[in-house]
Amino acid sequence: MATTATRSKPSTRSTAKSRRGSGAVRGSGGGSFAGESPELLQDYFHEMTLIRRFEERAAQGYTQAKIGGYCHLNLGEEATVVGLMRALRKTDLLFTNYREHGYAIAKGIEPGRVMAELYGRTTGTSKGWGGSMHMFDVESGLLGGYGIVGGQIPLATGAALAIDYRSGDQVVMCQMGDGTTNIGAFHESLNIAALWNLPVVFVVINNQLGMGTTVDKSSAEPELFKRASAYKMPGERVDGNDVLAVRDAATRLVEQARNGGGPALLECVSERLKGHSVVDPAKYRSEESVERAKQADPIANFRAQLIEAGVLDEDTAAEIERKAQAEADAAVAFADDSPHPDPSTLFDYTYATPVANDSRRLPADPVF
Ligand SMILES: Cc1ncc(C[n+]2csc(CCOP(=O)(O)OP(=O)(O)O)c2C)c(N)n1
Ligand SMILES: [Mg+2]
Repeated sequence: MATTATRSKPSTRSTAKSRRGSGAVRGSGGGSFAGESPELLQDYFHEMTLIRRFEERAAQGYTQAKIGGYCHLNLGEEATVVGLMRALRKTDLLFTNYREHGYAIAKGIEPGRVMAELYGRTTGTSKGWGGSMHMFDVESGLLGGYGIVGGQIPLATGAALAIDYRSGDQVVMCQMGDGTTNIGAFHESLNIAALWNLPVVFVVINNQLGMGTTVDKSSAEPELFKRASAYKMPGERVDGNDVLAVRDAATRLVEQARNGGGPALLECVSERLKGHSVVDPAKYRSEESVERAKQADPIANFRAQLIEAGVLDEDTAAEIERKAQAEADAAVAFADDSPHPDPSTLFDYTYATPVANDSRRLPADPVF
């Protein structure tokens, strides 16, 4: 393989200062936001709120039978989603599990196209054939959307190998849940990524539950970032409810990977606000656990902190919330007005090259 342990490229990193923008919050009134651009902070608040409203509308669409199949929401993980995506360039590649609606929006896909995919319409990211778990959009760098737990990890590692092989300057981010770190492919992929010094950042969204199983019941070492040490790569744990902490940690590790520093493992700890999927009432959860999740709500807390720091006032916050609601509603209207795929196209996207829908044929057989 044409990979070496020393990828070394000129630094193309945008500095933390330039990411934070100009006109930064100053002095003691800014609290923990000192040095941050108020516009950018409001932008984070808007995007997190948009994802929340979008997911609420998705849940509603599911109960109205507008959305079929499985449907897993990012409720409670919005700070992690926005913080991670702000560390990536548009050209960087993202692989996720099935809980990816918020990532699609934060990576730059129009909310209407994301909702249309949930509604199974031709205007969706995967022309309506993928649904909730299989969004794909080359232009914005979202390379799926995977329903097999851990299925995205070897693919993301392979994409990082392709980038390295071509001496590209992109970075791959591979998102996964806490439950996924016990899949064999997790260990195989981290091992090879470290051996070959590949530009990939593995991100574990530790929402402390894999369906109904808590982390401490499924992982002998519940501090998941520590697994990085087995593969000689940096491992970090960050508060996934803190959008700035996530952004800063992810930016550091992404730029390290971009500049030849190799892979890393980032663990973002947050809470799942609702069930595993829309149809899961989460009866296995204790009242304390539900209450703890509510208290940790990243949006409510960020809103209060921004108001306290003088970055937002009540009116501006309410205006941003109205805007986010209107955008989520517009996404639903766009999806509802979009056409269903023609049934004759059902087998069009099964294989990269056309293969007749005939069980006696194999993919390598001649088509005609
Ligand atoms: C290989 C495989 N095994 C089992 C499942 C069923 N399954 C779907 S999601 C899930 C839990 C994964 O939990 P986690 O990785 O923590 O992600 P989260 O749902 O919390 O985002 C399981 C076991 C599956 N989809 N694929
Ligand atoms: Mg989980």
